[in-house]
Amino acid sequence: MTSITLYHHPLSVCSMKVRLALEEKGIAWSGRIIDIVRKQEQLEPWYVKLNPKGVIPTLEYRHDTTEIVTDSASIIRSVASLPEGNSLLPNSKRDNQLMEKLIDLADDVDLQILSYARHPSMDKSEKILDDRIKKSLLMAEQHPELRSNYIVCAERSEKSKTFRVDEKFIKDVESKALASITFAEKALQGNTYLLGNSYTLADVIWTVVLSRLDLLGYSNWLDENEFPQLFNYYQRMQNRSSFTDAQIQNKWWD
Ligand SMILES: N[C@@H](CCC(=O)N[C@@H](CS)C(=O)NCC(=O)O)C(=O)O
Repeated sequence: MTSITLYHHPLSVCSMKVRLALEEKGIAWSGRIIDIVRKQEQLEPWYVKLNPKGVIPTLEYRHDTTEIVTDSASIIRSVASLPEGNSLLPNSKRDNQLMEKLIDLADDVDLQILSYARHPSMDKSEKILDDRIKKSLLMAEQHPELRSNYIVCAERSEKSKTFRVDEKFIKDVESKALASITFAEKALQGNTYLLGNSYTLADVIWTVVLSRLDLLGYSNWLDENEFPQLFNYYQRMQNRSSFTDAQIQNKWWD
């Protein structure tokens, strides 16, 4: 019997992707909240040893041995590969290739930088990034064995501070996102799910991407006239019980 622990945060979009995959798979799991907003627990040494980039989510499988998987796209693929529970994979090789492409396109939408750029309070979100930089540099001094990890963490938050106010950078992220959305709109072709009649990992990741774009106020991309397929699809996905169970929240952190 394998036990599954997810290290996550309710409002983290990467965590939502994994929670939704677990709920749709229909398997038991337990969660450990990592406070990435106030306490910056992702930077605690015990956690950086689990997840060397100091980010959430992380999934731990415990059977005879312990297996750690990081990065939400890799985690949802590992969840789908478990023998128990519902299948989240398509049947044919061709559909599998399309699913992988849809996952990659969704994963490439840089929701982090768009979130920092459009947070209703630039001051509050700047404080979070400043706190992360401060804690990373302090930890780098206190834990020399993890110094290189902490320097990467500090640089990541520095980059977020710079790029979230860089209009050209944000425009590039947005035009890439729009191209992905246009692709997803075409893929739907009047079907219930992105791959036709069965729910797959592509639906897991796109549901979360659409919900965050919704929160961010990209209303044109969720507009009934401009993207009719995605508009209806997003309504359907929100009506699934997994949407509530996995806490796909349209709420800002403060
Ligand atoms: N590609 C990674 C990105 C992980 C990531 O950036 N997670 C965010 C939350 S959604 C985080 O932990 N941020 C904290 C930090 O940057 O210090 C994934 O999809 O898992």
